[in-house]
Amino acid sequence: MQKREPILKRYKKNPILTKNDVPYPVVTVHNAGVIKTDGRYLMIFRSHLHNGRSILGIAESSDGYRFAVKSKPFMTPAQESIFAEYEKYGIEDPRICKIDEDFFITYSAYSKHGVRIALAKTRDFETVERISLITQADQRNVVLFPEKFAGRYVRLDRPHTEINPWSIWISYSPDLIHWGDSKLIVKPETYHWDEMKIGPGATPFRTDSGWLHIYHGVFRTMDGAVYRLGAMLHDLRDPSRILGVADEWILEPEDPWELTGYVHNVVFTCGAVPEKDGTVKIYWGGADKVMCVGTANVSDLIELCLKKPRKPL
Ligand code: BMA
Repeated sequence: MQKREPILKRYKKNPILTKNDVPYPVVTVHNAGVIKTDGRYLMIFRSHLHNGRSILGIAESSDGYRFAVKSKPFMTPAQESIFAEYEKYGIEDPRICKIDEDFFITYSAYSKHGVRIALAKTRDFETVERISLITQADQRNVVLFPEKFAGRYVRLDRPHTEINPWSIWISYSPDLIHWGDSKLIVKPETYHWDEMKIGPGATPFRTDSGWLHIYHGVFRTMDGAVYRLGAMLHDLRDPSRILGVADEWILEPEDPWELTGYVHNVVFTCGAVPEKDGTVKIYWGGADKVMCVGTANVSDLIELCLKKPRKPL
């Protein structure tokens, strides 16, 4: 066997964002959703406060590498309406998805009632409107598809139950609020790098061969869990059909700021930006403390999904 270049190449100046770049007091900057629109890269990132609960900040960039953080947080836990009850312990891990003219944000809402997913929207990344709490507990890591399928919105879910732990499901909705027709589509694979948990990662993006979706997988070791990133391809017309889940991971904790931080041995993605030149920028949180980025050729990721797949279920 020959040595190979890594498929996902780390940016040399990682980490690209840390707590030192934030003009208000935070302990971490991680797990950011990122989207490119009109040549601007918008990043909504999670930060722990000094009480251990999380808020969402926002940063902007013209090249996808050098981000400037805005002076005020983008979202803090709601103070009124039903959201206040369910966001008391913090808001986490945002994903951004553009559908028509709106940018939708799905994020985890924590409270004494557990973790569930909330949906908000913005048009200008200045003001944000909360729409609905779209799952019950125990749910994290919900990503929307940027297009409708046969007139319905589609999302990837990550419910957790003892009998079917931390797997990826799909659900459908006529209005983004009421969801159903749910189906299990990918499970963790036994004695494999993603055997403990998997979860939807970045918002999937369209390629000629299918929807490319970068996800996270977790392996339990004697030293705790290791979070890595993998790739899967969903059918273009029917995203519940999995064309391939790459058997090999595409990224594992290696840099010092991925090995140690707020939680050690973690790379975790909430955002990927496909570029016109056939590459994709993949963003990840390092050890729940800093933000990092790397690039891959989309065709290499597709090949990995199709040529060397593992069974989805
Ligand atoms: C998960 C979530 C993520 C985090 C990961 C590693 O359960 O809390 O936000 O990055 O654990 O700590």
